Amino acid sequence: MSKTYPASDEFIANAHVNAAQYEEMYAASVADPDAFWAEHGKRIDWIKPFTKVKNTNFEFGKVDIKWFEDGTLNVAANCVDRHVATRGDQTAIIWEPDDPKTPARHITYAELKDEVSRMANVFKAQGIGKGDRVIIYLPMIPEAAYAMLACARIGAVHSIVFAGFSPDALANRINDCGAVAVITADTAPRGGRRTALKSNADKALFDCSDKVKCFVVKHTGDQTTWVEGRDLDVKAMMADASTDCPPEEVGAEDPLFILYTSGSTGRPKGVVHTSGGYLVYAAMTQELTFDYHDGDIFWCTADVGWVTGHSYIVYGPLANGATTIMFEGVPTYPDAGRFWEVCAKHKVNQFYTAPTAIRALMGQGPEWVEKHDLSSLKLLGSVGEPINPEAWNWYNTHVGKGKCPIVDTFWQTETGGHMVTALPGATPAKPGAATKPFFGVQLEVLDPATAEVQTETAAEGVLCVKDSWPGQMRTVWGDHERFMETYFSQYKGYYFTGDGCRRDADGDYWITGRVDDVINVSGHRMGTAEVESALVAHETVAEAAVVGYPHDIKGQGIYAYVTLMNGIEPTDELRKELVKWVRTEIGPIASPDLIQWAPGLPKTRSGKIMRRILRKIAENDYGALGDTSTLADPSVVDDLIDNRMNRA
Ligand code: 6R9
Repeated sequence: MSKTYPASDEFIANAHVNAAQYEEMYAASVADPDAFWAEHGKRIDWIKPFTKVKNTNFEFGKVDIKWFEDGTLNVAANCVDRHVATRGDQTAIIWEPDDPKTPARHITYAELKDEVSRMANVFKAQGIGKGDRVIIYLPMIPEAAYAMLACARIGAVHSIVFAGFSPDALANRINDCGAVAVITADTAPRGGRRTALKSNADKALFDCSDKVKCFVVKHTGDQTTWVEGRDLDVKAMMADASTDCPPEEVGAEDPLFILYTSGSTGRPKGVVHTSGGYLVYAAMTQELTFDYHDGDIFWCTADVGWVTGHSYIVYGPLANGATTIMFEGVPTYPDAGRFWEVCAKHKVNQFYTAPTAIRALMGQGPEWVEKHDLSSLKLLGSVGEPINPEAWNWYNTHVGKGKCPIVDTFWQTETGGHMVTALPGATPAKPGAATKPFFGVQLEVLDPATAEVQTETAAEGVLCVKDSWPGQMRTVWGDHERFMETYFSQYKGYYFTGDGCRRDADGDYWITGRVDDVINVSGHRMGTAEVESALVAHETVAEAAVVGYPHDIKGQGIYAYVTLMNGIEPTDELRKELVKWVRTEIGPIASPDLIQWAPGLPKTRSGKIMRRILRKIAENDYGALGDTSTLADPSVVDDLIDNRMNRA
């Protein structure tokens, strides 16, 4: 039995949802989705109220997803204007710059409305309107939020390209969605270094139609090239623009944004989210999962270039009239205490980050946390990958001081908002488990081979969803076939997450990782995450990534890449010790066959380990690594190749 950690009685008493309410609401949400979501659709303001709620079909070949389809609204009006009357002077966005010596900025809802309207008018003046695509290639500065909301205000569709992406990646996205404009900045400071964003955009635009406009935010004032007739100084234009820009009426199913995400194969897919259902779902999950209350300060450390930033820095919090933090920097600059310094400085109440960040900071030692006053924290969240018990315990003990509930939120770019998560007042945390489905989410565990639905409570298999929820993606931009093929073809009648999972006897869900990361050792199926979790539980290990490689006898062998804590010597002794450790933690079948010391792991800029590359190196097939352009630091790959273990 896993140990569980319920919230305090006081937390539960003040929570939006307690255990009994969760049961009742969940039952209602699946018994009569129309009635349930008709009620929760009222969380946002509609210009023309919807009369239809759910109209969805998961049948392969006919997949079609519509929510609130005859309603009309404006997303920016919901995130900004409607709060101005009641909380115009409240801070909407706290902007914390990369350099802690630069003052933070507090942008009120009234100011936000003016800035968004000015930018919307600047866009309009360039002929941008309803349905046009605008690429946002900006660092974590307020203008990124203004640009998102300005698009929403005029009914344009934004597509954010993470500022760490290369010119090539940017060009591909501009061309795939047929964008009419890009908004970028001169340069982007991050961790004390500067990325030449405008120069990247210049390179990208070289491969795009010369009709594409380039709005430039002069953020640092660094010198850039300037193409007359194409480049536009957006701040100067905003200064001259009117603050009056009536929000455009859009349909609930009109697209709000496209966000490109990579699957296991092929080029990135443009995930399309629409306006009504997405906003209802982002708002509801932000309030209930984090138990957000009026006046709280909410900090999601993601970048707006990822879906987490869309739903939990901008749309969810602002729809709820929250105060949300936008952080330009990185967790380790100027030192490993930066996250906690920012929490103390802005008296953060809910803090939401990724296990990879927690593990990195854990490796630096708890003294960086202890230095700062974290008494404002009420709740912690985790997202992006399974959180290993070691990192969970560290987060709980050193950051939460044992008093903050931790919500481990499983979801995807495709799902728009949380799918499996504890609600802090209702669900006791179980380290490593995402626990329970959110309202309206009907999970099923299927046998990956037979596609049979597992009816026992305790079960293992692939995680599928039986019916639609309002935040679900609607299509792949320009390729509905690919949408159906990717998500609805393998298990007919279900949305397939691509993740494996285990449901325990309490009905709690444990995400075991992408099913393509499952390895089969001597006929035993094993999640690479399980082995990784065991490895990082060892006191010398900072991070580990495990992949399978062809093994003559076992079918697949276990290949572990291990990054040691600062100052630990990699020795053969330690290698043996780690193998023994995993044997005792999980069992002999899990013991790594090969352990390679990895000074760094190849990661995407969002911190996800690129297993495809690690698998290739482990297979001694490093000549065919494929595209490494999306890596945060491509140089780590060379070191891994040079020191590979499997030279058979
Ligand atoms: C929000 C986000 C989605 C994939 C998903 C899964 C993994 C996300 C997780 C988790 C275990 C969690 N994932 N949250 N695995 N526990 N709490 O990360 O979206 O970038 O699209 O990634 O991330 O494998 O399928 P995205």
